[in-house]
Amino acid sequence: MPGSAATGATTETGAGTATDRQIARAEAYSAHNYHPLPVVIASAEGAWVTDVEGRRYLDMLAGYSALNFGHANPRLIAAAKAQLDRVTLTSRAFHHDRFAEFCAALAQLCGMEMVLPMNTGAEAVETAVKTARKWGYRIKGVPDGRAKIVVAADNFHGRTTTIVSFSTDPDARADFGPYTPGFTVVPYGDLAALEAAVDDDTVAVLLEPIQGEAGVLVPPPGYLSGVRALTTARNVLFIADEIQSGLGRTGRTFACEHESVVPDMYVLGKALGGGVVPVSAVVSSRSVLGVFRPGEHGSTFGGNPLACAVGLEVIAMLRTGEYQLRAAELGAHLHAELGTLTSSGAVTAVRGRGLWAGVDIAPSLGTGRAVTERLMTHGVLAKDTHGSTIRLAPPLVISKEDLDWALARLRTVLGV
Ligand code: IF1
Repeated sequence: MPGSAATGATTETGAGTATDRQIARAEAYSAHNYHPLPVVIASAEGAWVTDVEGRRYLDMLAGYSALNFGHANPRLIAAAKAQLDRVTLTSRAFHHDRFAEFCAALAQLCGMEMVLPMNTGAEAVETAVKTARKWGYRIKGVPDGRAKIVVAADNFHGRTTTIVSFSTDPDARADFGPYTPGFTVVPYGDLAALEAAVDDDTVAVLLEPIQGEAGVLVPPPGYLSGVRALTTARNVLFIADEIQSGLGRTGRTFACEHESVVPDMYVLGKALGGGVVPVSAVVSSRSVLGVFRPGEHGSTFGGNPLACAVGLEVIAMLRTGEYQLRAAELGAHLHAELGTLTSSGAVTAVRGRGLWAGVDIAPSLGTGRAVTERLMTHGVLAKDTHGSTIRLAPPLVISKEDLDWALARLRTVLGV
C-alpha cells in the first residue's frame, strides 16, 4: 500500500463512468451544501485513498485533521472492532465500563481535572459556551442574562446557529438569523482590542490558537500568552478551541504549548475520534465543569462506549509523543520546502506550524479551487479556503517520501 508513489490520476472521467454516476446521484439526492472535488473515494489506508475507478490519491486534507493517525489506523480499527462486539451505546442514563477510563485518561492528557464528552466539534463548542455562561452566573457572579464572550474575527467554531451568530464569514452566517446575542468580536492577534472588549460581564475569551478556516493563521508571538495573562487578571475563562489545531497537528499535543500557555478549557474533537467515530469533549477544572447538575446538559451519544474505546486508543497513541515529534520534524521539512516557493512568485505567502500549512497562491495562477483541481489530476487531494489559499494537512503518518512526492506535484501544478 502507501509508500510507493501513486500512479498519476487521470482526469478522463468521461460520460457514464462510475465516478460520474455516483456524483450525479449525490447531486440528485443530497443538499448542495458542499462543492466536492469530482473524486469518489472507495477505500483508504494510511495517507492514501483509492477512488471508484481504482485511482490512488495522496490525502493532504486528512478530514480537516480528523485523520491525524491516517486512514484505517490498525490500532484504532482494532479498538473499534473489539468494542463493536461488546457494547456500543448505553446512553448516559447508565454507566459503562469505558467511560470513567476515557474521562480520566483525557483529563490526564490535558493536565486538567474533568471532562464533558460530546460528539461533534460544534457540540463541544456549544458546550463550552454554555459552561462559560453558567460559570459566569454561578461562580463569577455576572448578573443573569448578561454574560458576554469575546471571540476573534475570521473565527471558525462550527455551524450551529449560536456559533454562526458570532462568525464574521458571510457565507457561514447569512440567512441564519435571528442571531444569538452575547458575543463581542475583536481582530485576531490584537491584544489591545481584546483588553478593551473585556468588561465585568465577560465570562470567557474563545479562540482558535491557530485559525484554520481563516487560512492557517498563526497569531503574533506573545499573543496567546497575552490572552492568558489578561484572562487570568480579569477572572475570565480562556477557552482554546483545539479541535483542528490540537492532538499532534502542530508538532505538540496542543497548539497552545508553542507559547507555554495552558487555557482554562480545551475544546477537542476531530482526531479525538481518529477519523473512525465522532468524538469531542470539553476539558477543564472541577471548579468550572463542576457547575453542571444532572439534567442541565447532555447528548444521546456523548461519551458512548465505542467513542470512548476509540478515544482511549487515540490518547494512548498521543501519550508517547511520537506523533507530535513526527509532525514537528516532517512539518519543519514541509515548511522549509514551501518556503522555497515564495521566491518564484507563484506562492505569495506560507503560514502554519507542524504538518499544517496555508499556502497563498498568486492570483495569476488561478483560484485555490483551480489549484486543487489541478492537484487532483496529479494524484494529490487538498482543499482550498477563502479564494486563493490551499490548506496542506496530511495524516501525521505520511512518509517523508510521500510528502516530497506531493510537494513535487505542487511545484508542477504551480509551474515552479
Ligand atoms: C465544515 C472549516 C475546517 C473547526 C474548529 C470547531 C469545528 C471545526 C477549529 C466544528 C470544524 C470543519 C467543519 C467542516 C470543514 C472544516 C473546517 F472549513 F469548516 F472551517 F477544518 F477549517 N472548531 N471544521 O475547524 O467541528 O462540528 O465540524 O465536528 O463545516 O465545512 P464539527
